[in-house]
Amino acid sequence: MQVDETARPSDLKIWRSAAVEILRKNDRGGYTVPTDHLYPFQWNWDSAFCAMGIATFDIDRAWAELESLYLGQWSNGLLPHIVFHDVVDSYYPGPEVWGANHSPQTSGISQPPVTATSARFILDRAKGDERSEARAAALYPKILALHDWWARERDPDGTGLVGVLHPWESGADNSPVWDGPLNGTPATQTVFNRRDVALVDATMRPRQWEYERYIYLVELYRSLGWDGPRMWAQTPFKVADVGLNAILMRDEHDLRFLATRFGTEAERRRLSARAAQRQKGLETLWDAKAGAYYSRDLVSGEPIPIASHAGFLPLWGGLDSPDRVARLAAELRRWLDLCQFGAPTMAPDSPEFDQRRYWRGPVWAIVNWMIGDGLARHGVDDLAQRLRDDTRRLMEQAGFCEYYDPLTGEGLGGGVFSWTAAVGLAWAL
Ligand code: 9WN
Repeated sequence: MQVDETARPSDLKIWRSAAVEILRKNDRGGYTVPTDHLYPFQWNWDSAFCAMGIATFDIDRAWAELESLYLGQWSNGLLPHIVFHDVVDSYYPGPEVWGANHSPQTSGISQPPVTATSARFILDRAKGDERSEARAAALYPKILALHDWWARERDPDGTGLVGVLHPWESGADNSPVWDGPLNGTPATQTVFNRRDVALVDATMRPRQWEYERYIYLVELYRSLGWDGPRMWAQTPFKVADVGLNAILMRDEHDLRFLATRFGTEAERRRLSARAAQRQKGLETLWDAKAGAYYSRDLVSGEPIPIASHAGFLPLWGGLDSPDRVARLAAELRRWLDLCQFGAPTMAPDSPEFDQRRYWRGPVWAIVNWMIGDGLARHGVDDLAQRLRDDTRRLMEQAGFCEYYDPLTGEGLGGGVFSWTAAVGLAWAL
C-alpha cells in the first residue's frame, strides 16, 4: 500500500523526516551501518530491513543496500552476518577474530534471512520500473543460493528445520532460550576486550558469561576452517530456533514469489516443495499442551520450554491453523496487558524477564513489525494495530532507539538506530 504523505498529520511528517535523516546519516556509501561506533559495519538482517525503509523514499538506494550486502556472499551461498567493508576498531570481534577467507572481509555465520522479503517489498514499491526488475532478477539467484545453503548446511538430514550454530546467528543474541544450550558450551580461554560495554551501559548488554561462550564458538569454527559439515558435527551449540525458522519460511515464500518472475519451472517446483517441508518442520515445534511454539536443542534433541517473542513469529512466517493463531493472539494479549508498551521479548511475569537487558525483555521495532504484520495477515487487526500504535508511541517518546523498556518506554542500547527508523518508515509512522 502506498502511503499518501499529503494526508499525514504534520507531527508524523516530522517523525518520518527524522527517520529518513537517520538512514542518510548511517549511510556509508552504498551500505548502512546499524548505528555509529557500536556497529560500524554492514549487518545482514539489519540491511534487509533498512532496504525496506529506504525503499519508501529512494528505490535505487534500496537496491544498492541489498547488492552491497551480497558482496559478502561466500561461494557456498552463505550470506555472512557481518560484512566488514571498512577498517574500524570500535567493534569486537573484528575480521581478524573470524579469520574468514573472503574479500570483502566477513564473519563466518549468518543471520535470519529477510532478503527475499525485502526484495519483494522494494519491487512492489517500484511499480514495474524496468531497472528495478533487472536488479531484482540479478539478485534472485544469489538469494536462491543462500536458501540452498540453509537447506544443505543447516538441515543436512532434511528435517524441514534449520539449526543455528551460534546465538548471534539467531539475531536474538542473549535470549534466555539459549541459556541451557550455552551451559553446555565451554568458555574461551582467550582474554578479549569487549568494546560494546564501553559504549552502552553494561546492564543493557549480554553478560560476560555469554560473551566467553560466543567467542569460544567463533574460535572453534575458525579452527575447523569454517567447514559446514565439520561445524555441524562438532559444535556443542546447535538449536532449531523457532524465530529463525519462521523468518526463513516467510523468506522462502517470498523467494517463491520472485521465482514466478525470474526463476525456472524446476526452481519453482523445488521451492514449493521446500516451503511445504518447512511448514511441516515448524509444526513439530508446536507444543499443543502449552499452546506455544518452542525452539529445540538439536544436541539433546529436547524442546526448550521457554516462551520468548520468537514463539509469535510463525505468524509472520504464515500459519494455516486458525486455532493456533487464536491461541498465540490470546497469549500475546496477556503479555501486552502486563506492560506499558509491547511487545516485550519475554513475558513480563516470566522468571527470566529483565526489562533493560537486550533480548531478555525489551521491545524491538523489527519484532513488532513482524508480529504485527503476521497478525494482520491472519485477520487479528485490533492486536496488529495495538502493536503498531505502541511502536509509534515509543518512537515519538524516545526516538529511534535500538530497543525500549516495555515498562517505562525508555530508549535503550544504541541511539539513532537504522532498522528502527526503517520500521518507522515502512510500517509504524
Ligand atoms: C552481533 C546489529 C546487530 C543485530 C542483532 C543484535 C546485535 C550483534 C552484537 O546487533 O548483535 O551480531 O554485537 O550485539 O542482537 O540482532 O543484527 O544491529
